[in-house]
Amino acid sequence: MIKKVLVANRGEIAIRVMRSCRELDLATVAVFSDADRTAMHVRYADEAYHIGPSPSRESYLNIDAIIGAAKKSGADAIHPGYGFLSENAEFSERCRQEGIKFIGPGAYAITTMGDKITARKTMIQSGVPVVPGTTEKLTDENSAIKIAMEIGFPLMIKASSGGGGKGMRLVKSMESLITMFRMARSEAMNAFGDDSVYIEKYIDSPHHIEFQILADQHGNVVHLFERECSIQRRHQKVVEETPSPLMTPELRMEMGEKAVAAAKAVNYEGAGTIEFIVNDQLDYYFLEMNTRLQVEHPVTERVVGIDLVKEQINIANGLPLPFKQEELRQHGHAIQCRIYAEDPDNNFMPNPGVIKHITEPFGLGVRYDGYVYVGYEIPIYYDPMICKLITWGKTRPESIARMRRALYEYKITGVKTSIKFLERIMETPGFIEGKYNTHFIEENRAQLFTPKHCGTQCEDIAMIAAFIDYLDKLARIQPQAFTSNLGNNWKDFGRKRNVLRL
Ligand code: MV4
Repeated sequence: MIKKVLVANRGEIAIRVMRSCRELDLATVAVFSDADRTAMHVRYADEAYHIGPSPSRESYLNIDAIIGAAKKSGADAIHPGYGFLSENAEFSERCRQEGIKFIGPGAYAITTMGDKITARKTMIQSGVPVVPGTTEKLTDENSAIKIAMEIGFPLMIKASSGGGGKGMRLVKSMESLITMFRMARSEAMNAFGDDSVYIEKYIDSPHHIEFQILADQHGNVVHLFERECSIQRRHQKVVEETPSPLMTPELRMEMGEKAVAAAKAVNYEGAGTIEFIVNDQLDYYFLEMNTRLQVEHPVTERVVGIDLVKEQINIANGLPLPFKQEELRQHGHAIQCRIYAEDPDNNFMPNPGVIKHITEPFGLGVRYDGYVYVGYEIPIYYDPMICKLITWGKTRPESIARMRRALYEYKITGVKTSIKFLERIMETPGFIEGKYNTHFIEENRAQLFTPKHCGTQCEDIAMIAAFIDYLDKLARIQPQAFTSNLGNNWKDFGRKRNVLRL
C-alpha cells in the first residue's frame, strides 16, 4: 500500500492533491524549482526537495530530477497533477520501471490517446462516434483533395500529435486547401516533431462537453457525468459547470456509456476525461481523451460528492471502485471560475507581481482552491492562474448567485486579475439563460470588455468629486479637521457625508 506520495507539480493542484493525501494519512513530498522556494506547496508538504532551476524544462519536466527526489525521500508513489509530466508516457513507464507507483494510467493508454489518429481509430472500433473524417495519416496532396471533396467545406486539418487546440487549421474552400495542408504539416513538424495530420468535417458553433470517468485495475469503469466547458478563450477554459444546461437525461446516459466504452478501449486506469463536441442538434462526437486529473475536476466532486484524488489513490493501491454506476447521482449545480493574474482589458496580458493584500471568499457553498498569500510573488515562469473558485447551489440560478457573491467578496491587490471579467460573464444574459457555445466570449465582447453603463466607475468618479468638494469646504470652514483621522475610504466617507452638515 502507498504510504508516501511525491507530488510532481506546483501551485494550487499540488496543494489540492496533498490535502487528500493528508486525509488518507499519507506522507507528502513536494518538489520545487528555484522560483518556488517560498511557494505554498513546499510549506504544505511534510518534506520538500529542490529539483532545479526555474524554467519547467529544467525542473518540473525533468524526469531524472523527480525520480531522484522520489528515491531520496522514499516516496512509493508519484501524483503528477495536471500539465507538466501528467500525460507523459515515458514518465509513467519510468515510474513503473523504478518500482514507484504512477498515480494515473499506464504508458499504453497515454500513448494511444495522445496520438489523435490512433485515438480516432480506437474509438471507431469501440462504437464511440467521432467527427466524420480520415482515420489514416495524410501525407500526399492528392488524397487530401479527394478526402476534402468527400467531406465538403468547411473542414479542419489537425495535427495527430496536437490536441487542446494546438496545430489546427480551419479550411473554408478548395482554393486554400493545399496551402493550409502544407502549413499544417510544417507547423506540426516544428511543434511536435511529427507531421502527421488528419482531416475532420468542421462542426459549427460547437459546445465542449466532457465526461469524467474513473477506472480501476479490475476492469470496472464508471462515469461521473458531464462538465460543460464551452466558455473558453483561445482554447483556455474560463468557466466550467455541471450539469450542462444543454444536456438531457437521455443524452447524458448515452454519452456516459460512450465515455465508459472509450476508457475500456485503452485499458484505462485512474481518473480521465472524454471530450466531446456537441452541436445544437445534440449530435455529439469524440474529440480527445485527457489522461489526467483536470483543472475543472472540483465541479464534478461537488455535484457527485466524490473526492477524485482519493479515488485515484485507492485505484493506484489496487482497490476496486467502491460504487456502481447506478449509485451515482448529480446533486444540485456547481460552477468553477478560474482566476488569473492577467489584465482582461489589455488582451489578457499576464500580470505577475507581489500579492499585497488578499481577502478570500468563504461561506456556504464556496470552495476556494488557491495557493498565493500576502507577500508572495507570482513567478513569470508558470501558468498565471492564482486560484479556482467553485460554488454550489441547489439550482443553477443559486450557484450563479453564489458565484457572484463570492467574486464580490474576493479582493486581491498587487496584481491585476480576471475577477471583474468573470463578474461580467456571470451577468451576461446568454450565460444566465444557459444558452451559450464555444463562441460565447467572442459573441459577447461588447458586454464583457466595456461595461454597459459605466457602472462602478461612474460611482467612483462621483464619490471622488464629492470628496474633493467636501475637503474644499472643510478646509475653509473647519481647518482643524485635517489633523484628525478622516475616513480614507469611499464607503466610510459616503456614510459620514450624510451626518456632516457643512
Ligand atoms: C473542432 C471544432 C470544430 N470542428 N473540430 C478546439 C480544441 C480541440 N480540442 C478541438 N477544437 C475544436 N475542434 C471540428 N471538427 C472546433 C474546435 C474548437 C473548440 C472546441 C472545444 C472548445 C472550444 C473550441 C474553440 C474553438 C474551436
